[in-house]
Amino acid sequence: MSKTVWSMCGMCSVRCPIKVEVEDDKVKWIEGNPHILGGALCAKGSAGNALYNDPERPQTPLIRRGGRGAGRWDPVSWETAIDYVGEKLENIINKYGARSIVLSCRGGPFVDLFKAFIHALGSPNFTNHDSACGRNVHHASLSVYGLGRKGFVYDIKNAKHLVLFGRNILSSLRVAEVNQVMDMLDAGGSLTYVDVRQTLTGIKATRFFQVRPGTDYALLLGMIHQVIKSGAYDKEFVEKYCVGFDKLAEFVEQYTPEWAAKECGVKAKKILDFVDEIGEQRPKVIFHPGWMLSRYKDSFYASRALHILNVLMGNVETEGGQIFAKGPGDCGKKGLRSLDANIPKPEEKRADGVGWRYKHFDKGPGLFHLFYDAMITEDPYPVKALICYRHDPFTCFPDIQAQKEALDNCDLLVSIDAHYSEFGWYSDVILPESIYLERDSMIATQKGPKPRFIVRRQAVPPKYNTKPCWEIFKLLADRLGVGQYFPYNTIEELWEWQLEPTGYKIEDFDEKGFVPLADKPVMYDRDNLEGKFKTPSGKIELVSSKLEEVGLPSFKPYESPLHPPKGQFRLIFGRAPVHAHSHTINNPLLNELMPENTLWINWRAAQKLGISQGDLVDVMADSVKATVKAHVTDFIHPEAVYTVHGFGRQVPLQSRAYHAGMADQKLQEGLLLSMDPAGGGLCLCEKFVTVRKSPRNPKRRVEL
Ligand SMILES: Nc1nc2c(c(=O)[nH]1)N[C@H]1C(S)=C(S)[C@@H](COP(=O)(O)OP(=O)(O)OC[C@H]3O[C@@H](n4cnc5c(=O)[nH]c(N)nc54)[C@H](O)[C@@H]3O)O[C@H]1N2
Ligand SMILES: Nc1nc2c(c(=O)[nH]1)N[C@H]1C(S)=C(S)[C@@H](COP(=O)(O)OP(=O)(O)OC[C@H]3O[C@@H](n4cnc5c(=O)[nH]c(N)nc54)[C@H](O)[C@@H]3O)O[C@H]1N2
Ligand code: SF4
Ligand SMILES: [Mo]
Repeated sequence: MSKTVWSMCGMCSVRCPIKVEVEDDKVKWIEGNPHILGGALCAKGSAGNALYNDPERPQTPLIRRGGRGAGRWDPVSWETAIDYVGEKLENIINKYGARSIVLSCRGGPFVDLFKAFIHALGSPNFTNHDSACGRNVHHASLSVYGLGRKGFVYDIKNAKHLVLFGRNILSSLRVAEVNQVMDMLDAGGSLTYVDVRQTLTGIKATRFFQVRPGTDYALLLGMIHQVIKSGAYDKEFVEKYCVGFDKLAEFVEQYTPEWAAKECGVKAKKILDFVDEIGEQRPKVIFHPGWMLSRYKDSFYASRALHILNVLMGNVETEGGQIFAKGPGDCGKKGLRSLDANIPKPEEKRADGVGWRYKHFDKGPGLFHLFYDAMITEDPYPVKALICYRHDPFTCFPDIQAQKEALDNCDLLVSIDAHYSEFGWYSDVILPESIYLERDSMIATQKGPKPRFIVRRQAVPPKYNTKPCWEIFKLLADRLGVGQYFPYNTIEELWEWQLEPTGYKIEDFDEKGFVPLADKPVMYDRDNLEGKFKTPSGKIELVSSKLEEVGLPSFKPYESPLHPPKGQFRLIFGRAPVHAHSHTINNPLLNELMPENTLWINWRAAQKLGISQGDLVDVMADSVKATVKAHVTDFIHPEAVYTVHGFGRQVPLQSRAYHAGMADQKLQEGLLLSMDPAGGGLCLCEKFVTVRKSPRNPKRRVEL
């Protein structure tokens, strides 16, 4: 029997809407939802079936037998596994209180369930990966608009100019955004790309600026200086909605394009030409504020500068600019009922200090890496259990040895994952989740100019003894005596409960896979945006009252990044279009496309070290060494070496990924608590490594 299933991709955290063709419980075809993505899908999304058929994933719950990380597991039933976790958690609650439990997840549209679970237990400690990803951008956005990173969407398709600072939009991709960029280019739009190396995005760009690593902020200050000096900004908009423009103008006075050129290596004339061009094209000019900006000591301020340039372009709430993300309320509709909103909020302070020790940070998911500090110091109180749902701290955070030392203070580590993660391999229990093609998910709201409700539907039955997360958390909640907060037994009951206030039914999703809440883009009146900016002043705060209140500057004076010592390089990283972090490396199809990563190194630097294309090189940090092939190229700044994140896996049951390539995060020793005090993001590009030609013989292969 054949059927069409509307669902959501799960091969990366973008979660594109998809259409799955199924015949006799087998997936025959997957494509992007034609109503939203015109059928487009990326390579990873197309490899979902290979994941489904891959036996190298956990097939039943596992309880650790040997020491942590020894890799000896007892396969058990779900009853036994839930009971084991339940009993351990009960003991921890009795001894230390519920607050000593931390739940981390991957963020995204389904967090309502995970937040509800941890809050129902009575712990405030909900967290996610974001201090190693977008926290600097999020906090920068909050400081300017009072709205977080997802408060705006970018109308790239209709823009005249898209400016990207290290936002490798065509490789580190979301399908909908790639479609928009290609449409913009087809319509004659300009694309300026800034990176320390050439990329897929750079080669499609109309202008490419190569910068010295860590100098984006200098280039941005030079640009702001020139925009203000040449009057290439929207004076009316700035006057009406902003506070602190004069202070900004005063601050950037010293940062001329000529000064910036010396810092970042882009010629002053090119900066002037660029500003002339955007002056003509505004307001349809978008400076992308960045995404993965847990990079440098000033990445938060670089992101603030990007936000400020958007404001100067006057692109807020305009076609081809940045548009407030609208929700159901903006369409005169009711939102979904929330599980978490039904639960009394725990009154305890967060163990990561967010909200009380660090008052300028958004409480939301807090800052994961600071829980490690609490595990070691027991300040403000002991942390004794860590549950990770769809999150692998050993891949996400630097310095695995330091993490293990902190985790050894915990009585319980649980990994709820569809794969063996590095953290899972070290944990006490693995609860295997059914992969996205095998499971239904809660209904989610997607905000935007045309908001919608969307749902993931199960395409095929689970191949192994796995369960979907809505059921796993329900079982745990029942076992721990808080089942009343999860008022459902089946997914249909949960959907009905969520939809109840909206008046929609699950059948309304059958036609297109989603329920549109507006027919055409909902736009606010740009001349009347009062009340839309959620800063303390209600204005766009170029001078941020929240930052100043805690003694942090709104405009940070520029400090030049260190040059690496002789023989060393700054280790930088990024993504490849065919992999999603670490969890696709072992996918049979994607592994075939890219089985290992390499170390990009500038040819001049390589020549000095006697390294040729394809040679094995040793990359050395303080106590960790990795050996990979060199990719010798013109297209990277000589101060940096680059690798694709996600490789260097050490789980023996993943035979294709095992020890293939190198893991950047393992070399980032000493960076686990390298937090930017203003943005909360880690400074993951602040590591120098030594590179040498490896004495290892590439022809002598070790069979594994
Ligand atoms: N050194 C260094 N560190 C980095 C980065 C870097 O480039 N370099 N990148 C940073 C960035 S941008 C991010 S977002 C983070 C990402 O780090 P994480 O948040 O840890 O995210 P992922 O690697 O995407 O996936 C985490 C886990 O989700 C599991 N998973 C996948 N699908 C499913 C599923 O359907 N169900 C369940 N339950 N689990 C599933 C995977 O197997 C994996 O173990 O890392 C950050 N850390
Ligand atoms: N295919 C694929 N797509 C993904 C993901 C994935 O895993 N795979 N993950 C998603 C996630 S979670 C995220 S956060 C985003 C991240 O997407 P992006 O924010 O675009 O991040 P990256 O790909 O990590 O890095 C982009 C570039 O930053 C450059 N860079 C390093 N130092 C500097 C510098 O000093 N200045 C400048 N200008 N550039 C520099 C690197 O060379 C790299 O090319 O991608 C998302 N999309
Ligand atoms: S970007 Fe690719 S892998 Fe990620 S959700 Fe979309 S189709 Fe799936
Ligand atoms: Mo990310």
